[in-house]
Amino acid sequence: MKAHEGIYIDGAWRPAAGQDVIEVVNPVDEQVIGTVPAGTALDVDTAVRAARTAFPGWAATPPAERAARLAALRDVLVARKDEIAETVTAELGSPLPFSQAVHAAVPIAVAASYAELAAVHPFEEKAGTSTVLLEPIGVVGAITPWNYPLHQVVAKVAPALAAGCTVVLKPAEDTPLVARLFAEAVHAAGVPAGVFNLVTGLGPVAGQALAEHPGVDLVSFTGSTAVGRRIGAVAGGALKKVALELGGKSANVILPSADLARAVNVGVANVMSNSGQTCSAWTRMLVHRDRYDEAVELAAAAAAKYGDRIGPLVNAAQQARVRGYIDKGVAEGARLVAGGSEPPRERGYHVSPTVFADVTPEMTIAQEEIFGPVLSILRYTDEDDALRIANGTVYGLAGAVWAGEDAEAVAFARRMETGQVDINGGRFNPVAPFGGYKQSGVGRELGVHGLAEYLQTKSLQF
Ligand code: TXE
Repeated sequence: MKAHEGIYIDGAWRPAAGQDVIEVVNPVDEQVIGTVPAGTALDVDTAVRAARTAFPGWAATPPAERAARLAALRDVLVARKDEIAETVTAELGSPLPFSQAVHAAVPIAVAASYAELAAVHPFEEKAGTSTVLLEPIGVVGAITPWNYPLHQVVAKVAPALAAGCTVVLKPAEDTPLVARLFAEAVHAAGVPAGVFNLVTGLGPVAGQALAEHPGVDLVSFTGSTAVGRRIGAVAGGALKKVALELGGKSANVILPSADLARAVNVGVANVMSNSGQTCSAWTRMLVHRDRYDEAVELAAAAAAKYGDRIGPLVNAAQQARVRGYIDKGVAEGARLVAGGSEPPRERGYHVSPTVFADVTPEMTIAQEEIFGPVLSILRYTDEDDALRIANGTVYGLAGAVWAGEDAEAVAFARRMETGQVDINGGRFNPVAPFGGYKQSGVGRELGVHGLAEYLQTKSLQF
């Protein structure tokens, strides 16, 4: 148990205004592994002032120099990648190999992509006879969740810094330790004082103060739809810019011509990955009625193999929430073919890999984000029916389509109301835009589109 002191403001670790701390708990054994300061509105105000003071200088820094700082940041993250993986494993509970392969490697790839982009991106364009300047929006308030604790931070901070914005980050209370490591990395990379600031704290206290602060020009939030709605309303009222990355209920559409075994196995792996705590997870598998029974059998067998290979959920509240959804699925008539809400273990917030068959589109488990290792398998009669089901939720974050040929899958993907579709499996691309249609959010992260969120245009007319 270590008491981590201070919050990072204006290039230094300084004491928070109050004495309160947040306990960080290891979800595997429920032991308190450390404490961090619970920042308040006062701390947020100090951080926003530092970011405001630093803004003109950073905005005027040549993009090549900003790119050099981001390249240095990437190098520090690479040098500390084992520590990153161990830290995420300790506070999120994910198995170490997964933390290495995903929680450390993905943010490094994203930081690298923005180091490259900042060096080459044209911050000036022509529009007919006019010159268009792409200028940083100002001070960014970044509020991040715990599910991919470092990735969520880098996906906001790297493009913001590349654009010339300054940042105040309020990371999730469950996973503040890797955010502290990130602040150390930013410092070591030589990013000037005040350009990046970190205030750990509770959502309704420090998070809300940041979203409401008049000195913040853009709020970039990733988390629950409920909090996103509130932040959107606050920001809208103040006419602030907002970027929201919210929930999902993504469809994995397996067309009749697909390699069924591959599509099902990859689909199950996608849902169980990170114990189902992934907003883009393909939580609804859509299978043609003629191949439905075969798919259910394959999925149940694939899920059973996972057993203890997935980690626990992040905390007791998420465990209770996911178990509640499983009970609801059973109560509404879905057929449990793997896992289930068995009694909690003595220690750790575990939920077994769970698969439901005979799920119909109107059931709660087919409509609401569960955020646990729970797959629902739905039956369709023809392509139009599959499309109706795929598009039949309030969300539209991601999805997948499988077919014998990519072209057939692409034709279906064009009709899906969603921000990202994996064709015949797909693979992670750190520069492909990521974000939601419908209630899955506002704005995009990653690549050029992610950078654009932090820029505003000024036209010079000649
Ligand atoms: O999210 P919260 P929770 C979904 C997922 C999950 C559910 C609840 O379905 O089961 O949300 O998770 C900060 N003003 N996702 O409760 O509360 C909070 O401190 C300002 C989807 O953990 O939204 C944290 O930093 N900020 C998701 C961040 O918001 C506030 C990732 C997210 O926490 C605040 C996580 C307030 N009033 C959960 N209240 C995704 N889209 O990837 C809280 N926060």
